[in-house]
Amino acid sequence: MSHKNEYSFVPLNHEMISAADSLTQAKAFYLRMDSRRSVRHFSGKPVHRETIAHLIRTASTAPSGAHKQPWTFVAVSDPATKRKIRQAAEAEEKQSYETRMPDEWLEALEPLATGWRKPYLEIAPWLVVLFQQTVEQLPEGETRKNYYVVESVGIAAGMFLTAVHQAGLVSLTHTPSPMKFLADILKRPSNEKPFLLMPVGYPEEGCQVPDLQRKGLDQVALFIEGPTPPR
Ligand code: IYR
Repeated sequence: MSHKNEYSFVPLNHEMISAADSLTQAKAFYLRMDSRRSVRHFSGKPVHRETIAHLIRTASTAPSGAHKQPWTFVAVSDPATKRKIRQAAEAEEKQSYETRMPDEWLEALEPLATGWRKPYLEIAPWLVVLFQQTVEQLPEGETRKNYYVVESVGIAAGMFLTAVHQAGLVSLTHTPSPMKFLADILKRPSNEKPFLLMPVGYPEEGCQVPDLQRKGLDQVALFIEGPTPPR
């Protein structure tokens, strides 16, 4: 067995807090996250590049298969590039809404009042396009396998959206379909495949969102508990 690629091990940097504080923190964070909503109406108010950089740094702390971090975040504020993305997305989405999406899908979307027009792709100050690296590209043109890419990139996306909310900003998980145009416009290498397009910014003043309800805990979880642990 080769030892040359092993990590050295260091003590975990972990701050121990009381069970009572854990409960308080868990509840407070839940209440904070429960106000996160997908937003389709953005204000043009700018957001600092360094803010976006920190959101990406946070997302990139996500766990990943074999610690490959198989993601690339492309953050676009350039108006000309945003316009290209909007035009290409709307062309695909128009086709999808008018000819490709089956009635059942359109019915499922109807309550959300979505449509093929995506003005937010130009209005939001940033478009963050998340790519999954299907394989790792090594110098010299070689590739190496990545592991659990979809799971890893999905977790990173969730952490990004959490960071966006925590920073007082809003986003949307937009998946124009098919998404290949994003790789073309952003000139990504062939090992990268578009995963999600997330506009980031402030909500438009007076912004409205659908009055949707979330499933209750008993609809999404079950607890299988042993005898109550002794105190
Ligand atoms: N990609 C389209 C359609 C769409 C699909 C689902 I599933 C949604 O939850 C919302 C929209 C669009 O972005 O409009």
